[in-house]
Amino acid sequence: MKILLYNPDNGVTRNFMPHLWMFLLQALTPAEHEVLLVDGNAHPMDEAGIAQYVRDNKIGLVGIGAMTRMIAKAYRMADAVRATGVAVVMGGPHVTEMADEALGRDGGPRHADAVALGEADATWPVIVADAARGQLKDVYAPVDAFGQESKPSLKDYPVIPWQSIDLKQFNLVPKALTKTLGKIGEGWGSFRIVPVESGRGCPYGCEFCTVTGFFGDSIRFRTNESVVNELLLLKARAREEKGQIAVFFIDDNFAINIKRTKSLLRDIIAAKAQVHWVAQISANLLRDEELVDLIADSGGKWIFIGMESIDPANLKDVNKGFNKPGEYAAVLERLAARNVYAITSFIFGMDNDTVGAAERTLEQVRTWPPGLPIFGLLTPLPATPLYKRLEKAGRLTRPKHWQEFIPFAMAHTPLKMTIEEAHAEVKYGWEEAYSAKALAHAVDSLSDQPLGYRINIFIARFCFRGIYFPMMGKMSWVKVIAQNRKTIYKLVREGFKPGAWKGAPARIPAMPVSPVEVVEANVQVAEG
Ligand code: B12
Ligand code: SF4
Repeated sequence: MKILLYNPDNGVTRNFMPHLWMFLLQALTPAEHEVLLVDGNAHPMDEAGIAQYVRDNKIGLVGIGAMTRMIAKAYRMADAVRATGVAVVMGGPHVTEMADEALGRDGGPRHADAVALGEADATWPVIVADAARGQLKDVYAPVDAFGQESKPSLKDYPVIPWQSIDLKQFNLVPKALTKTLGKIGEGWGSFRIVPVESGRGCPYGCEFCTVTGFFGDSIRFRTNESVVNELLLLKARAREEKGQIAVFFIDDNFAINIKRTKSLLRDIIAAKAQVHWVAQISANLLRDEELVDLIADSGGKWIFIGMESIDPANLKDVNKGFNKPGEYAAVLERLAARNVYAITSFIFGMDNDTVGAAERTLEQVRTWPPGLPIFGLLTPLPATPLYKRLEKAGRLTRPKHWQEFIPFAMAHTPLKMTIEEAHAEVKYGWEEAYSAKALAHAVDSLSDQPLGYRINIFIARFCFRGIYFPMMGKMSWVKVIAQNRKTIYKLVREGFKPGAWKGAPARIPAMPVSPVEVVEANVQVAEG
């Protein structure tokens, strides 16, 4: 049987990275079946397009995965596939919580023939076998022989055959430049960001987050050996293609067990499996100097930190009191001292936010080493404690907000500002943090660093701008380039100066860390 795995685009921004679930399920599919992958972010398709694709390729089963944000598109695509007579199975975080919606049991239309609840590593081969026999069940739940919910241990994680997977649709280098750039240095003909997971689960239970409910509070890890081998495979592929591969460790909290993370990073270094990597780590776990040393030495370049707010009252409200705004600066200095930078994520529209929250946040951000601040709104995702609290309080203004997805729009009323004021805060945050002036400031603040670092931060800011200001069409690029022409000119001019690309990066002295803080971080993990 031919199987199509499809991930819809969100219709606004393009993802910079393919989705891991597709490669994982492909690797878990019994060998007698052929699996084709289409990621709507890289290969946009509409309803007619997917129906045609299914007919042309004689597909026998379509698997669709989606977050809440893309679910409306996912349903439309599923409807188009089912209209051709081909069965659709849906999985992922949204339908796990809203299975009745996907199956048409809540009074609405049916979109899926079957739904895979939760982690589908074990159920997927069963689903495929049932589909091949034409006997799909409505719901597949991961349970053990006693009917108890079971989570994959990840100890026998499949080998994802990166050496042979068709990654053409995921190259971030424009087609016209691949030949020329392939000849530069060790080769830049392709640049891909590849998702790799080393573990699953986070016990912290932040109120707005689906992770603790979905993956459970039991944390599970792959073996170090299996992660290291995957990195080696990716490195070999990049070398062979004269291109570059960076890895996004998609673990929700990559250092949730600091001891394990250190051991993994040591093994990566010992096996010379370093690639440039990004990971999500909560600020409280970055107090450990040795961990941060290992992050830098193993190829870590960017750390995504869910700071959420600089207001401790807000953090307490959403059960994220373990974030201490007073230590954000020290954490970022500690990373920057090793030339590791941070993607700092903030949420506006929290219950204690008042007008001016964005400027108050930016006042702090401007004093930190340059990074990539991102701003969003508190969003009640289905089945989260936040959703339930707001529903109970009658504060949801769009209880089924996913049915008419609007980017950066609230679905409930904040307590101390209006919805419009919250929207204005997010807009202000993005406009200020990604203005030509702010980009120039970020580049200048690294004037003691080799040129490569300054170019890196400039390009990264340029790309991140697109999260709020989607760069659709050539004219939007021309406009932004024109706005930033002074900084671009400065960087180009410096590039021609003798020795511009040489020199060891200057190290900013890290702020001292007290042993008490390290102990506290470890206690939090143990408590989880
Ligand atoms: C990486 C990631 C991203 C990446 C993008 C996705 C990518 N290219 O990989 C980035 C950083 C861009 C991102 C952005 C966002 N993300 Co995100 N992201 C993740 C993260 C950390 C990992 C996803 C992953 O690969 N997991 C590992 C795989 C193996 O798990 P999985 O995808 O769940 O798949 C398993 C099952 O769900 C199931 N399955 C999944 N699909 C299918 C399909 C079929 C057919 C079947 C049978 C089974 C199946 O089988 C898989 C194996 O068990 C998750 C959290 C998490 N740990 O999952 C959040 C998560 C998916 N993101 C989330 C959110 C909210 C967002 C944002 C909306 C945040 C924001 N406010 O902007 C944005 C929107 C993105 C967009 N473009 O629209 C939420 C989604 C919740 C929800 N109900 O939708 C999650 C769960 C995190 C959270 N805090 O709650 N994200
Ligand atoms: S620390 Fe991150 S992954 Fe863990 S529950 Fe909180 S928001 Fe979710």
